Amino acid sequence: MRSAQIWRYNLPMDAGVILRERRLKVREGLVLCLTEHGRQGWGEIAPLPGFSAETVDDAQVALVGWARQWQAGEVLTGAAQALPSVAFGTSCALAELSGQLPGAADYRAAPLCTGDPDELFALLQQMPGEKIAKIKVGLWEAVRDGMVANLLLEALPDLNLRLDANRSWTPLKAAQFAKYVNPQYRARVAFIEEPCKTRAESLDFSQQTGIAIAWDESVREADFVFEAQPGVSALVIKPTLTGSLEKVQAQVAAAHRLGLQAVISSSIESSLGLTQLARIAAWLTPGTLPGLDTLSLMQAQLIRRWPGSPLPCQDTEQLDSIL
Ligand code: OSB
Ligand code: MG
Repeated sequence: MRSAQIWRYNLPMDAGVILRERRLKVREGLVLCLTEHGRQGWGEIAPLPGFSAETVDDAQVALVGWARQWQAGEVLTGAAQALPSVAFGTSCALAELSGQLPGAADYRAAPLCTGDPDELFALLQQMPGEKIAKIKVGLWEAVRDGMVANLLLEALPDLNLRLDANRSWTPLKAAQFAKYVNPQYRARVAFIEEPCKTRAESLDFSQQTGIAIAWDESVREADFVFEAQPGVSALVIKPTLTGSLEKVQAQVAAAHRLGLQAVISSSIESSLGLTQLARIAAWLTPGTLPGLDTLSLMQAQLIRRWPGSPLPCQDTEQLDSIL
């Protein structure tokens, strides 16, 4: 006997969460639970506004159709696979059900800093083991970003930084940033994600400064080719925007074959999705810290808790049942 249940959730976000120039007040998404032979498999389907092509309503229609077919034991047609968020959530639920997705997770996260560098400094000073943090740059003056990165690298000799510019810099701004980062410290910038508006400008930036870069937005563009490029050290993989676990596995394998780091990263899923991403990272990218420090942007967790998080946790009883 197969049974599928679907709920829709609405989680309040912290006040200041801005994505691609728009404020994200609530995070909306869907939760899928599959039951078969006394086992359960869960998945989260949460298209990210401004990033996913599909809306949560689109995803709901495709997901309900998929779940009905699955329940009836029919051959699954491709409609759900066409929407990356649905392909990801359904494949996670199936992988939990079959035992393919291991339970072990790496719940360390690279702390994400969008504002106050003093706060980040205090946190990093207390961080045991390998110190690594991620800073959003390009939101303020490039010169300020360069000074902040330099200061942190100077003050904490065992710190490695990941930076993310989300394509915000012109070549001039990128050069202004780099000017303030001491050449001696540049090797401790693990990478800067998408510094410039075009890939060619970002590659030039890396050549000129010796600072490694990573592709994030580019990986999900139709014309992206998996190839080794000088200066590129990592690919950022956001499964909710990518598609099925199989596709995620294939992209991770392609990155590794090229000698690149693959960084499994958040699309601001709830704690349910984030804990699964932590397990996927421990499974497919052991040794690489995933980019999952986004739970603190929310005011509540969902169904499964992230270890150590003080946020309250909503259960399925508090959600709207769809199927
Ligand atoms: O710019 O990488 C981004 C989350 C949602 C949408 C876009 C981005 C992010 C993150 C996630 O930065 C955190 C991370 O990658 O470390
Ligand atoms: Mg990024």
